[in-house]
This record gives sequence, C-alpha cells and structure tokens, in this order.
Amino acid sequence: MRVLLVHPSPLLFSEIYLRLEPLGVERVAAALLQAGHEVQLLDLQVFQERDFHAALDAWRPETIGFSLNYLANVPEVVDLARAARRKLPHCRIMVGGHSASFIAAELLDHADGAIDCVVRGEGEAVAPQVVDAFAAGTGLESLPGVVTPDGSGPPPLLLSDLSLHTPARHLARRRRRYFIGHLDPCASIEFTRGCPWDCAFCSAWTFYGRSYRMLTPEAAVEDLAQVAEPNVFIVDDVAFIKPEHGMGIADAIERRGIRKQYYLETRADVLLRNREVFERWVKLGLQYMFLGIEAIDEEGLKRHRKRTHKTENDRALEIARELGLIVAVNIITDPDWDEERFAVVREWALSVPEIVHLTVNTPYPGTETWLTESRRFTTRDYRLFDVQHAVMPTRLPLRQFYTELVRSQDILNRKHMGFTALRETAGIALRLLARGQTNFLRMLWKFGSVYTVDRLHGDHEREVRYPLRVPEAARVTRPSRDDLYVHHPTAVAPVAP
Ligand code: B12
Ligand code: SF4
Repeated sequence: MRVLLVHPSPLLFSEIYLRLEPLGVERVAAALLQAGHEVQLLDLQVFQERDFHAALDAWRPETIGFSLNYLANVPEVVDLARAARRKLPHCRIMVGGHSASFIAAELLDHADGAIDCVVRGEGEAVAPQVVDAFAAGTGLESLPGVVTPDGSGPPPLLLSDLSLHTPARHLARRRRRYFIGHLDPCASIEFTRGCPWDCAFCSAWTFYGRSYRMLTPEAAVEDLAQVAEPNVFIVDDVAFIKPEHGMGIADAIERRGIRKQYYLETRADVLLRNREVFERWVKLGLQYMFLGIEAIDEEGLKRHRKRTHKTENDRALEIARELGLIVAVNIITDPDWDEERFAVVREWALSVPEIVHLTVNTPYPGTETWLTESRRFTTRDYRLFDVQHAVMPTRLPLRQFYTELVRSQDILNRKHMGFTALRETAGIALRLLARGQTNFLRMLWKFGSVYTVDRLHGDHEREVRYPLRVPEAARVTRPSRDDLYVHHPTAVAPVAP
C-alpha cells in the first residue's frame, strides 16, 4: 500500500528555540517499509498545509498515518483528516503518537468518521498490521492498542527489541531545517525508551508503564553511524541512568571513530551519581545539557514529585559548569504565581549562568495532575495546552500573568543575548551562515516577535470547534490502571529510583 505519514506543524515553542526531526514517524516508516509498503513522510514543521494537499492529489495515498504527540495539535490533525477524507474517500486514516494514545475515543468522536482508528502506544509493531488489515479489508479490533469507533483491541504491547527498526531518516526531506540552538543542522537519536520515575506533571512514565529499555551499545552506535548531520539530539527522557550503558555507547563510538556534537536531557540526581559518564561524553562532543530542575524550592519539588532536593539540583548545576557544558534548565510557572513570586524566580534565574526557561504548569492527559486538576480548567481549547499558555485559573488577572511571564522570559533571554554574549555568538552565527545554515541566526532575533503578551492573551479568544473532554468525576476519584497507563506496567521491575 501507499502510506503517507504526516507530522503536524510546530507550536510556539519550536518557532523560537528548536525544531527537530520526527523520529517516531521515521521509526514507524521503517517498520512499514520493512513490511513491503511504499512510504512517504511529510513533516508540517518544515512543509506547508498546501504540500499536504499536493501530496494527496499527486501521490494519492491509500493510507494516511498522522502522528499526534502533542495535545495542542489535535484540532489541526482532526481538520487534516477530515479534509483528506473529503478528497480521497477510500483512503484509510490512522492516528498514533503520545497524546493520541491517551485520548483515543474523544479523537474518534471529534473526527466524526474521518479517522478509521487510533493506534495507542508504540507504533512500530502494530502499524504494519493495521495497514495489512486496511488492505485486506479485515477488522481492526483484534489488534493490540487499536481503537476504532466500533471497539478496542487488547492493550498495546511493548516492542521486544528496540533495534529492529532503524529510523527511516532518508524519508525526512528538508533535513537541514532541524536544529537546536547553534547545533544547526541537528539530527535526533534514541538510545533508551521510557522513564522509571513518576513525576506528577509528566506522562512519559504512564505512556511506557514505567518501563525502561535500552538499545545495545552496538545497535545504538550503528544507528548513529548512519546520521549525516554533525550534531545530534539524544531524545531519551533521562540520559545515562545506567552508567555502564552510557560507557558502553561511548566505547563503541570511540571504536568507530565517530565525532559529533551532542545535546541530551537528564536529571540532577543522575548527573550527580554518574558524573564520570557525562565527563566522558564531554570528551566525545557533548555540548548542551537540559536539566529538569522544575522548581527552586523544596515545596515545589515535592508537589511535582520530582524526587530530588534543592541541594542536589544546586550541586548538579555546579558539576555541569565544571564540565564546561551549556546548560538549560526549566522552571514550571504556577498559575498561582503573583508578581512577587515571578520576581523571586527571576532573581534566582539571573543569579545562575544557565539558560532558564519558564513553562506554564499544564495538566496533560496521562499525567496525575490531569486527574486531579482538570476540573479547574479555564479553557477547553487543545491549542492552549502547549505549556506556554495558562489553562487553569491565574491568581493575577490573565493579561497581567502573561505580562509577567513574557517579561521574565525576555529578561532571562537577554541575559544570554546581551552585547558580550552576542559578540561570542556572532562567531558561531557567521560560521553557520557560511555553511548556509540560517536557523540559529533567525532564532536569535525571533523571540520578541513570536512571544508577545498580545499573542498569548489573544489566543484565548479563538473559536473552539473541538472542545477537549475532561475526565468524569468517578475517574478522578478512583483512577483505574487504564486511566493512567497506555502500556501497562509489566513484570519488568523499575530500575530507579
Ligand atoms: C524530542 C521531543 C520533543 C522535540 C520534538 C521532536 C519531534 N519533532 O517530534 C521538541 C524538543 C521540539 C519537543 C517540544 C515539545 N514537547 Co516534546 N518531547 C520530545 C520527547 C522527549 C521525545 C520524542 C521522541 O522522539 N521520542 C522517541 C520516538 C521514537 O517516540 P514517539 O515520537 O513517541 O513515537 C512513537 C509513538 O508515539 C508512536 N507514534 C508516533 N507517531 C505515530 C504515528 C502513527 C501513524 C503511529 C501508528 C504511531 C505513532 O510510535 C512511535 C514509535 O514507537 C518526548 C518524550 C518521549 N519520551 O516521547 C517529549 C513529549 C512528546 N513532549 C512533550 C511536550 C509537552 C513538548 C512541548 C509542548 C513543551 C516541552 N516540554 O518541550 C514542546 C512543543 C512541541 C511542538 N510541537 O512544538 C510531552 C507531550 C505532552 C503532550 N501530551 O502533549 C512529552 C511526552 C514529554 C513529557 N512527558 O512532557 N519535544
Ligand atoms: S524524570 Fe523526567 S521523564 Fe521521568 S517522569 Fe520525571 S519529568 Fe518525566
């Protein structure tokens, strides 16, 4: 079958700081290619909606698979599915991905017949089975993780071996548009999947049932060796939880003489525990590290169930500095913050040399806060669930909240964009420009035009055609395993904490 896989357009966040290749779609594409299907990939982060329509007209796919990792992309994907259904009535349409997995039934309702099924959980093993069933005209309800308007299959299954489907990176066109900061262009890679912690605001652990799986170092580096870009974003939720795994990959990279620059994300306690692994990776080319700090006080850390302490966070930042890394940290802005609290956080952020991002506390389906907080939502607009908007009541009037948020982020950005910093970045920008890479340079000037109070506030006024569904009271008070997990926890014991 001819299968068109589509990744939706970027959100506010990625207009400024980064844009990354759709790795999940590339892995599903690899599995479909292995099963003998013809596959095209269209990433609307770097293509336009008109390119989607052109692909329907010119290639006439027999199946379309939409990727829906982000809740904010729900209306876009529903509209694209409806448009495709009108244009190609016989084309079968499936939707998969992180967010789609938590809201399968409501997605099917919004689409009103335009989506044939939602594939919950990991897509590599089941997507080829779905396409085969489409081709044969047989039922889908026996397939694991598949939900149709007529019923659901058994729970989704975890892949037995992550190395079976090397991402079909060759299908992602315009690859030079993917970047993060000055790592431009930048590819992505996955060394491990899942997270054994259980932070209250996060759905990484509920998606994978708290499992944690690793590619063998050989398989990980075989994949890395296929990457053409000089820079690599490691997408693992928490890098190098197992020191021997990080060291094993490092050994294999050295054996093969691979030289790249890397970005990764990890936790403060993992950095403290496995300092020598990160030290080794700095020698291999590790440049950027994102540390999930989330709060600057014990109370906040406890509320998010981060299972780290302020002293650990402070020490981890010191170590990252000692290692010479460029470090970005995130602080979760609570809608309850007043001017004073914003000022305290700004003061802290200005006192540390790290890049500090502020995101807004946003309960997502699949998180515990979704169950405990969703009654308080002030909006049903999926598009506002992008961690840049307030979806719960703010203590300050909404416009004032955004004024404080934008002002704080602006002050924090200028910390890195001041005259001295700009002189330093100018060299990088010019080198990239000489190679035709303009993503980083554009990023430097974009913040003020993209991230504005008027835009954030005005976004609340948009018409809501597909209202988000909040969980029923019974599910909130007595959540079942199905309410929390996509992949149910298996017999595999969590490795941490
Ligand atoms: C890398 C990453 C990004 C990249 C984007 C990469 C990209 N273009 O896809 C960047 C840094 C830009 C990003 C940004 C954001 N992200 Co992000 N991101 C991730 C991360 C860490 C890894 C994604 C990944 O590549 N995984 C590996 C691949 C192999 O898995 P996958 O994409 O999930 O795909 C599998 C399945 O989902 C499924 N599948 C996917 N597509 C399809 C399609 C079909 C047809 C089928 C059948 C199956 C299928 O099969 C795939 C293979 O098993 C995830 C966390 C995670 N562990 O997944 C968060 C995550 C997806 N991001 C999240 C969030 C909140 C965001 C932001 C809103 C803010 C933020 N915190 O950074 C922004 C906005 C994004 C935007 N659209 O602009 C949340 C999602 C929350 C939600 N429910 O909406 C996650 C889950 C992290 C978390 N727990 O908070 N992100
Ligand atoms: S450690 Fe990171 S990935 Fe794991 S549950 Fe917490 S926030 Fe999510």
